[in-house]
Amino acid sequence: LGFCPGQRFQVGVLLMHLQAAPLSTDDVLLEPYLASWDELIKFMDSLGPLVGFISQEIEAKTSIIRDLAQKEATAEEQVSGTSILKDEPTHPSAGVMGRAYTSVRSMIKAELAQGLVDFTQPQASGCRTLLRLHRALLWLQLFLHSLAEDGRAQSPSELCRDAYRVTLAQHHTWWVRKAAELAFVAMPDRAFFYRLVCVDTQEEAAVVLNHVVRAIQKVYNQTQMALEEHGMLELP
Ligand code: 1Q0
Repeated sequence: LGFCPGQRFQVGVLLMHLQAAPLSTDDVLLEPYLASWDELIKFMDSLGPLVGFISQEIEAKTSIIRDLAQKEATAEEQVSGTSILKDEPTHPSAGVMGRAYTSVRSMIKAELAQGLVDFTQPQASGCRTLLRLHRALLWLQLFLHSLAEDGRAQSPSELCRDAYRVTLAQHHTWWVRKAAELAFVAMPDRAFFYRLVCVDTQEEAAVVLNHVVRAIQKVYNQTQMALEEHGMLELP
């Protein structure tokens, strides 16, 4: 098997994407947001087939947003100048995602204008899809925070489970919760995490993990604000 660096999770790459995501103080760029999830998929993939369904779910969710963005970008190109967001300033990353899908707020605005967001029943909008990733990010923030702070009293697997129960599990069906409980046993031990972030001690690990936690917090809070303002925290 050849060494393939691009396929392996790197905490530095994750941090880079997370830190690139906040736009001013109340918005989040979608491209780096989704790129953060790409990097997390690499982490999951290193844990083996037992958690494959989780990678697939993240992949499915990021693809929905990217496909919508792609469609919108194509439409914008065809009728350039007639975009509903033509008065919006164009961000450098708009080329890839289309102006409408540049950021969380531009997406909300565009999807509301197009009547894409269904508040009563499940419909594949970028907004309801983002909300799923957003809820998962709260789990991750809590898990990594406890991994940084917990003085080895509990295993990562237990911390992961506890964080899940108070966050994501609230939004999951009975079957998904059962599947998640099975996946927790695949969570590696502390030594694995230390190697992953290239440190030897809990103190050193805490420094790196807290960097990631702070970056997630900022992205999470700014997304939360945008969704909350538009009454989108319970989209079916
Ligand atoms: C190793 C074990 C990790 C356990 C992670 C938590 C359990 C998550 C269980 C996910 C089940 C996915 C099956 C489908 C769920 C959907 O029903 C649900 C709702 O969507 P919908 O369309 O039916 O309304 N989907 C979701 O909630 C999507 C989010 C699932 C993503 C779970 C996030 C996993 C992230 C993993 C990254 C771990 C990174 C550690 C990094 C360490 C860094 C130093």
